[in-house]
Amino acid sequence: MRSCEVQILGAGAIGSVFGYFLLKSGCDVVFVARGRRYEELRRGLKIEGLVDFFEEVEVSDRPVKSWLTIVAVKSYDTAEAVRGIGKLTDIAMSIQNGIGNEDIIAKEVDRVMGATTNYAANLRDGTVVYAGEGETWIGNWKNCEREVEEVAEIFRRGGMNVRVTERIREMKWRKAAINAVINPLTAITGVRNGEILRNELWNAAELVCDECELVLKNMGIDVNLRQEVKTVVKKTANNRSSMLQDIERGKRTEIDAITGKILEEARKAGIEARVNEALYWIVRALECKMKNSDVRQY
Ligand code: KPL
Repeated sequence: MRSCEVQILGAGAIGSVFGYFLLKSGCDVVFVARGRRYEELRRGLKIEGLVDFFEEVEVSDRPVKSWLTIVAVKSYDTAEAVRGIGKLTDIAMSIQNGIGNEDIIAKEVDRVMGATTNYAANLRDGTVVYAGEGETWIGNWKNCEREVEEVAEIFRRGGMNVRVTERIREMKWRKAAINAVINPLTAITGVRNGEILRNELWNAAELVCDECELVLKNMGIDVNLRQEVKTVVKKTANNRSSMLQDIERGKRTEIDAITGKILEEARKAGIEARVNEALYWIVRALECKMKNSDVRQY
């Protein structure tokens, strides 16, 4: 496959923003989506907010042959979404939230990259609202040492702020910890990210930060989580977190791949993480409450 033939598996808000940068970079991009999003994309990719963009794009309702596959589906859909893609793609890169996706992908694909991003985007009536410019870190997960810089350069050419790291596993955990603070608190209270700093929520956020920081420190990851959360919240102040968007749409959240993984590590290490545990169960309860939901079967 020619490098720069790329498919976006799960072309929701953030997947579409990645697709936009790849188009800008001159790549051939196929947006893979299902249902309503598939129909929306067939009418074109529309982005508002930090850019004003509209273009007809290639859309498919199933994976296609590609050099690079960007995996952007929800964590709980990863296994199903990537089943069999080893035969279709040379490299796969997860840009998903949470822990565990790259290992699932690595069972199907030989060459895998991990990525974390704090670019922020929402979907509103079929339009992507690109709400916050951030930073994306890319790193080798399996057999991709040589391709990482090439992929980073493709994104840079399109205008994305991308850096390469040799510590992608650590970066994934740091991002998961940031999500474990911002996402449940915004999903439960229904506020935009910026509100976390502005009102009483910061008192709760500090408690979550301290627990997550302890868990990460125990894994050898040194982080000032209060500081990192503040930075991300400021950069994405106007964004509705992905977990809040899921709750608002009656969809299952990624609480298991985020807070659930922090809790697993806490348990292994004998660390009490009661605040995270409470948040985990409250978000699960919110999922149960949704009437027209497609949430998990209990
Ligand atoms: O990753 C995000 C999410 O919403 O899932 C942040 C960075 C918190 C942006 O909203």
